[in-house]
Order: sequence, then structure tokens, then C-alpha cells
Amino acid sequence: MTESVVQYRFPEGFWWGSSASATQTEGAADRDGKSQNIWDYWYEREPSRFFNGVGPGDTSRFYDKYKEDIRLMKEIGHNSFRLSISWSRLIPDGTGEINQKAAAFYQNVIDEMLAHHIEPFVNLFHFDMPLALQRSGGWVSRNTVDAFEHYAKTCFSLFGGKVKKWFTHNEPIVPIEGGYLYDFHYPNHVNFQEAVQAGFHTLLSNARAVKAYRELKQDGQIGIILNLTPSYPRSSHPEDLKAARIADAFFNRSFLDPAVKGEFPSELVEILKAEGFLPRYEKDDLRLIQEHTIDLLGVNYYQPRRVKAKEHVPNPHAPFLPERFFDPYVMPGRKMNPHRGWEIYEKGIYDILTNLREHYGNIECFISENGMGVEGEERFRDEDGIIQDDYRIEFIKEHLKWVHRAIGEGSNVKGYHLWTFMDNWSWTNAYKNRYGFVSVNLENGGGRTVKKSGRWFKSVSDQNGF
Ligand code: BGP
Repeated sequence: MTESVVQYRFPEGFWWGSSASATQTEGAADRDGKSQNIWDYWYEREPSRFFNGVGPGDTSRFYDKYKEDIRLMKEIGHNSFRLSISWSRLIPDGTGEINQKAAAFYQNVIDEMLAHHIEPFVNLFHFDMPLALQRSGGWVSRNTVDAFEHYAKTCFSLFGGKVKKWFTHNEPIVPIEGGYLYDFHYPNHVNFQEAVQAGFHTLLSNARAVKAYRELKQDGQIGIILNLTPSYPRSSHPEDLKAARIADAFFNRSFLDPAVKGEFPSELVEILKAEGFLPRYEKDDLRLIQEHTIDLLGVNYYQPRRVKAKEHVPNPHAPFLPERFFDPYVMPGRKMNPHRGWEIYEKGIYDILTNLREHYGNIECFISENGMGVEGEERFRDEDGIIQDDYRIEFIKEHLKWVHRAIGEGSNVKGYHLWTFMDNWSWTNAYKNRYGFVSVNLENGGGRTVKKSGRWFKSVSDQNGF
């Protein structure tokens, strides 16, 4: 790759790579002893809820093609990559016996990455509850917290000799939103009390895993990955500001404050108390959460949240949702990714990093997801077979410029991982929007081709900037 003038240079050792998750990439959903998770089961029951009726059975076949994929990661300049372990593959009943074939698979993946000098960042839970545990209540049940602690310890003892960056959860608020508030994950309940309980248990499971990890003294770091969506008020009117503050407490600080500071945001606690929704917990839980905060924070950023004061008195008979306190605000003139329906606001990434620097002790962090899903990318394939995704390069550059600026002002941000390495299965959106550096041909056995953005990323990684 020819050297070009580097205008934005990043600190030595910056983590360049991408992230992915087990259910979205592995395939082999019913092979080699893996049991069903909620996605396998929900798809079996309601295939029509998934774009074009495509389910999680095959996804991108990482299970079979991981060697080729890791080689491609190297080829496009990765020095790190985040994957998740499939709980229902490793411990098919959710708790109990280890599936030795699964243990061997993850061991091989980790070894292959290390052989290519790609550091594995390993996440334990990425939306994929084993069905056996969901049947007994999933995150609403305290037993799941015990099962998670056991699962986490199992992973640390199997792989912790080689893996030095661990994450307990990816976007833990999303299964709560999807499963218990807004009907886009199984079990499709709309029940605020369950949502709060599930959220509390998730946080407790994080603290238990952090504690277990520290006790093992494995000489690595443990953290959590949060989707931080800055809440911007429509105006500086006090009612709009209040709406934004409450939205921030619900969707960001609910997980950020306990994970990083060990405490729950008082605005949120007040609301839960006033509305009668405090979770059930045991005497030592709060202390455990307080004493076991994370080392390293992953920040997923796609879009901001814009809000305004409520325009109408909320219907007291409607199910209780956070939107009782604010309305979404559609800002005229906003820049959109029309495929995903998400606003693109690059400065948001800088605002998050600044907030972490100013209010969260400048905790060590990295951008663990950021990316652009585009439908119908085949139309950008040129005669050499390469997808000319200049829009993705532009998207990454514009975000990286703000990351660079935040670093200049002292932010403790250590890397940038794109969502995602190769096109993968996006939950109910299945393969509608493509996010990868590498395209996956679903008709042709999952054949891979590096997109223009992948080649460009190699030069960014080589030059440590662009
Ligand atoms: C994040 C998830 C990923 C991924 C990504 C893109 O919320 O961590 O799993 O899917 O978003 O979003 P989507 O797949 O919904 O388009």
C-alpha cells in the first residue's frame, strides 16, 4: 500500500480492528452439541418476524471458515478483534456440563488469532440467552445470575491464560428493551417491572463476573460494552432539558453509572421508587456492585437520541415505558442512514468521550462498535468484483476525526473497532443491511471478498492514521 500523507495520527499501539458476535456469524446453530438459544427458538416459532424469513441457522459460517476469516483480518490490518462466546454452544444447558467440542473450537479460534498477532477481545453475552435458561425466566430470574457467574468462571479458566481482554456483556440494555419493553427480542414481553428486574440482574451478573475474574489473578482486564446514545434536547427550554436528562438516566446512566462508578443514578432511582418499580434485590447486592466496577469500557456508538418534552399528557392506561417522560424529537435537516433509519451525527462520538473524561474518571475505553449498515451493496460491486463502499470509508473517517480530537484533549480512548468484520446476520433484520469490511456471498457458500473499505483500513492501520 502506498504511503500517503497522514493528517490524523493516532497514539502508538492503537487498537485497529472490528467486532462481531457468535450468533450473528458462527452458523452451525445445531451442530456439534450446541443447544438452542432464544434466537434459534424464536425463529423456529415465528420465521415471519425475520427479514426475508432468514434465520440464525447458517449465518456467516465462521464456525467452518474461521481460519480463512482470521487470515483476512490480518490482510486488512487488524491487530485486535472482538468475538463473543456462544453460551448455548459452550454450556448447552446454560449451567452444568461443558461441551468439549465447543471448548476446542474457541481454543482453536483464539490460537489462530494469536498466531496472526491479532489480540482476541472476548465477550461473554451478546443477546443470546440459552433457551433452557430463558425457559426459567432469563434475566428476570436470579438463577440466571448464578448460571452466568458459573459460565464466566468456566470461560476464564478455559481461555484466560491466553485472552487478556474480557467483556461481560455487549449492550446489556438491548435485550431489556427488545425482550421486555419494545418487542424486538424474545420473549417479546411488554412489562416494565420485568425490564427493571432483568436490568438489575444483568448488572449484578457483571459485578459477579468482575469479582470472579479478579480473584483468579489472570493478569488481564475486564470490562463491559455499552451502547451510549447521547441524549440531545430539542432546545434549552427547561422542560426539554429535563426530558433529555431523564432519557439519559434511563438509556445511558442506568448501566454506565453502576458499571463504572458502582452506583445507580439518583434520577432513575427516584422515578422507579415513585412509580413503584424498584427491583427485588438481596442485602449484599448493592455493595457487590459498588465494589466491583470495570477496568475497561467498550463504547458502541451509532446514533444520537434527540428528545423533547412531552407534547401530550401520557395515557395512564398504556403500559409503562420510559417514553412517559419524553417524546422523541425528529430534528429537521438531520443526516440519515436511510437503510437503518438511524441518524448519523459524528460529533456524538466526541461528546461521549468528553463526558467519560469529565464525569467518569477518564476511564480507559475504546470504540467497540461504530458502523454503517447498507442495503443492496451488490450494486456497488465493480468489474473486478470489489464493492466500492466509499460511503463507509467516509463514515469511518468522519468519526475517527472526532476520536482524534478527543485524544488531543486527553481522552483515554485506546482503539477503534468497526461493526463489523464481515457481513453478518443482524437479528430480525437478518441480512438486510451489510456492515462488513468483507462481503459474504450467501448464494455461493458464503464466499468472501474484501471491500474497498477493508483495503483502506489496512493503510490506516499500517500508518496508524490517515
Ligand atoms: C449493535 C449490536 C450488534 C449489531 C449492530 C448493528 O446494537 O451490538 O449486534 O447488530 O448493533 O445493528 P443492527 O444489526 O440492528 O442493524
